[in-house]
Amino acid sequence: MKIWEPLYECMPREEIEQLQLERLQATLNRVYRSVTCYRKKFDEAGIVPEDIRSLDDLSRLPFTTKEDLRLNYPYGMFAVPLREVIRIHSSSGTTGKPTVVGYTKNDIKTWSNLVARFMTAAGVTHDDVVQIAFGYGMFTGAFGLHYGAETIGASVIPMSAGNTEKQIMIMQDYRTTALVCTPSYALTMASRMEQMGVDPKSLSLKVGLFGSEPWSEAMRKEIESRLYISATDNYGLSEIIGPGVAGDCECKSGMHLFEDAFIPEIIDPETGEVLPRGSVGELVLTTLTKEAFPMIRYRTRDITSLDYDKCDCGRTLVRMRKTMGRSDDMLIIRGVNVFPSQIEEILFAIEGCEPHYQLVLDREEDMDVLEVRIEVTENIFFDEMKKQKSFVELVERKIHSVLGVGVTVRLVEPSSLPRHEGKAKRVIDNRKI
Ligand code: DLL
Repeated sequence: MKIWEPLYECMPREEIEQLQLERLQATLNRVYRSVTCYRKKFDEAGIVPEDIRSLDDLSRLPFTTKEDLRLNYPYGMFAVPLREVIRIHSSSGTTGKPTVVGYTKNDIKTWSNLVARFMTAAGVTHDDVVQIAFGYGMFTGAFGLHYGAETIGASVIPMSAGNTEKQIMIMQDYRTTALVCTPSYALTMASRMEQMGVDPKSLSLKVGLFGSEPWSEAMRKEIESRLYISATDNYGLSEIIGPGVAGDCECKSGMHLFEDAFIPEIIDPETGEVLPRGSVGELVLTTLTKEAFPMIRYRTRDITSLDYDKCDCGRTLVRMRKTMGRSDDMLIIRGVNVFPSQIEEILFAIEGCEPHYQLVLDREEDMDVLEVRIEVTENIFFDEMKKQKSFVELVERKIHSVLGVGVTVRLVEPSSLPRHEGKAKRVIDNRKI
């Protein structure tokens, strides 16, 4: 098995923690000197970088949030002068101005290397032909995976997103072995192949590197069985670096988080308190090697947990569980917290449900109501009313028994829900209108 940079990936825990502390202290000194926002925050908390003498002291530092980035738009959080920045990316928020992030020459090297590490862990080698079906542009996904694959020495096809039939033709003709896109786009491709009469078994595909949106284990199985590949997950966010924060190894039992470059913490999203090891909560990340855009205790809003046990692959890096979703995507339905991924997990386990669904929230007489729209196979859709009705009742019962909340299920015609080429948008919240 190939490990990219085994030194960092297999370090004993005390050594990782020592390295993290040294890098943290250097980062804090730098941001205190060069970023006004951090200096102000630390001063308000009555802390100077020298006060942070152990990793436990990290929790004394204030959090950084999307709001800080918004207030310092566009370059206020940069820790180097703009002339040292060789790349700018941004992430489009749902509201207001996008978040702007910058990279120095060294940052691009660090980033390429981190992505090469998770791609290697997923099984990609210099013999692979990697088709990048993320959109190139301000989004970090395409460039990140592109650099990582080039660093490994693989052959990169920079397809960008969309044009699904052409993607499939290129996959056939260029003998693509590794596919890079969102998990929802992978399923869209699988469906299109079926419509085009292309047998996925006839392709050379062997591995998928999917990320950028939450997806369930059931969806992983669905992709693997329809495309005949190993479907791996990788996680990241623009504010921290883009892709390259964490990724699956071939054991697929949690994504290894690159602790030589980031310190993860899990907090209670309500109180901000750091939770004990193993707890589920919001992931907070601190960067240790970034030059242009260091982040101290950035609140990702992503809900997950961390597993510190050693993995069968030999890596000692902590493993991050698939995220349940974002704390701001969490739906509160009549007081019950529901993540779209929980509903996805239930739907995928029911025979006859297609992997396409939409959650529509409304408020009726001050009550939240959730309609779950699901595509079903043709035989269920065109089945007699009685059978359809009992299918709907079955799905409603399953959702109720798992989530403890009543929902209305509506079956929709095959291929009628929107397909996604980038991040899937599955929740329609009409309560805000
Ligand atoms: O999506 C970076 C990325 C690109 C990661 C390609 C992996 C592959 P943003 O557009 O800033 O950056 O969105 C970041 O997407 O906070 C999560 O909510 C979500 N996300 C990213 N990867 C995963 C994943 C990129 N594997 C936001 N599972 C993050 C679940 C993910 N959610």
